[in-house]
Amino acid sequence: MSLSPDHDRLEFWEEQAQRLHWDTRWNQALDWSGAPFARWFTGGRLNVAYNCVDRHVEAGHGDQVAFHWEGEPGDTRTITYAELRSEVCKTANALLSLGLRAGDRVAIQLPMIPEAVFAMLACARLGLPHSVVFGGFSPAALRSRIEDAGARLLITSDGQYRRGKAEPMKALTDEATGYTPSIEHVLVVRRTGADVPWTEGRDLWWHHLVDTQSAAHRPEAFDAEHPLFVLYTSGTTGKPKGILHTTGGYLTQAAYTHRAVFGLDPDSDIYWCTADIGWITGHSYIVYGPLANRTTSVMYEGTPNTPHEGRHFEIIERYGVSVYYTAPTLIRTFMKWGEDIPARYDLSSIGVLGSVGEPINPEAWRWYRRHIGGDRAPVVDTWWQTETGAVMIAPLPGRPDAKPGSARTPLPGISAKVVDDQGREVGKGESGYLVLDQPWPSMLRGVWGDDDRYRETYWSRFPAQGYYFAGDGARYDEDGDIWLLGRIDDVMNVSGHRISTAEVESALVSHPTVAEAAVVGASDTTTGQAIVAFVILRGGATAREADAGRVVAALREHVAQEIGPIAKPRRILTVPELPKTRSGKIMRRLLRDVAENREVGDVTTLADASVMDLINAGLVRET
Ligand code: 6R9
Repeated sequence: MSLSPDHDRLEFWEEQAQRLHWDTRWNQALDWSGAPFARWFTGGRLNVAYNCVDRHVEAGHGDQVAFHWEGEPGDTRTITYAELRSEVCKTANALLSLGLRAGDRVAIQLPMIPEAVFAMLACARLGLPHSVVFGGFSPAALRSRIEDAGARLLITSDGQYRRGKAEPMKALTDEATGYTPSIEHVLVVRRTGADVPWTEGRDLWWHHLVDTQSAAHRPEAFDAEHPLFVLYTSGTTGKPKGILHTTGGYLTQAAYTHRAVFGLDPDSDIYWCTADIGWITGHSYIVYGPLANRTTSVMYEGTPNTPHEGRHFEIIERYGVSVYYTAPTLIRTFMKWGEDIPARYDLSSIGVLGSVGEPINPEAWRWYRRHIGGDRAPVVDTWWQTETGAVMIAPLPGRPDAKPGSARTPLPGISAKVVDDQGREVGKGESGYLVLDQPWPSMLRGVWGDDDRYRETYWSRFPAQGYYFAGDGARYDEDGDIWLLGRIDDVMNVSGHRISTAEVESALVSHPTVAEAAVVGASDTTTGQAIVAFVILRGGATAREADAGRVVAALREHVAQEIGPIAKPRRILTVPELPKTRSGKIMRRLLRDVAENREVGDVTTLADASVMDLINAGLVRET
């Protein structure tokens, strides 16, 4: 008797789930009766930290290195699985001593230091959903994330090293926690040794509280659907969404994909994912996937050109990195710096190269394979999202017919389609929208505190078919392989970071001099897209009258303060009007033409077609 495809798919995931240790086995692989809210491995119970740490020590691998950590100034730490277990237990005991109990939220804003991993795993061990906030995000961004999740504890550090300098962190997080009454304590790791403002009774040093705890802690098993973390990501509105991930399905798919996509062998590979733990890639492929697979990883704190442009290659050579996973924007930066830099290092240990975050252009793909991969190592381009939790589309290594720039096919257990706006699958050689037409174990379980937004954002585009709408354009080639074409909504991708146009617009209009703002992503050869803003100043002043340089600098700084330096517009143009349709919608397409220095396209749907002449005339004056 042949099985229905769905049955095969569920059976496949049940097999993958067996890689984990379950205290109680599940009784149903998938409960989709409350769609689009999935429940995977219902009735199953497990502890994520036990799976990532303790079980490896118990199986005799306590002396295996979990992390070769390298600080930006050159200091190093080697952390074995046995040491990781004792650090995670001490951290868990410290969190318990603060009265935190399963279900309480913990915000984490830390640099790429081992304590970030200890903190995440301690939260997972206690069933405390964490919300990691990227270290480059501003106090305002941190504050809104703490407020939305109602976090009781913030874990941060005195400072962080960036580009060879010790920058403050605690002084900034204090600007956020001054307004967030839900935060009862701030736990502070000493990293740079800088003086920090201190609130007695609320603030606690990590080395006082954690280092003095017992290194013994018995993990408790949680339901497979217990919330593991919330991670905020940009959507099409100004307010970031808290993407919710849970326990059993997430860990199953993170572990499976990490092993399968990179062909990872925990006994011989040295793995390095260059992401920051503030992004989903850091969650799934620095922390949860690799540790569940007992991987030996490299973790690096700093920027790739500190103190010199060979820093990554030096690290690959030093530790014998065999799997290297990074983003196209960094590959293009390496290309700019020149191939003679990697050529100075022994990169012969490299066996597999990974790419994530944005479409990888064929030139970058070829350069990566040749100059980092010695023309031997396969390049695996992995498509996925914060929402998908783990890799969805990628060529499995071992497929000899590599295609530079194509993520190829959905992984086993995953189903994806390219469809037209009616939801009909397009043919070979045609493009359309990427959708996921079957639930998957590491799928988001919702948007924190906003079920309607979850349904509306992801499931309302193709209600008849019940497809998950990813927000990406894609194309089938003549072989039926998938090529990703980038976002089709108002989400920009700058150096692999998702930033919504609306978020930057609302930051701009919150400045007293700005009346209106429109933001577009313009193609950029290094960063993928660059943020270009068009602003109308209050009182109709143009930048010329109001002192262009000063106004533009103030606005860029303001956006950095509201969101973070990554959201600073590359260019800000002051204009007298914005191009709008009769219904008042801004025509970003035309602004993109201007931003990319192209002839402006069809203007017939504009309410006032002369607006573009005004804008162009203004630009000519400005240059
Ligand atoms: C993992 C991650 C998700 C968006 C996604 C898409 C783009 C990611 C890609 C890719 C083409 C790839 N994206 N990987 N586009 N090829 N291999 O990046 O998550 O930060 O949520 O971004 O990034 O546009 O929709 P996230």
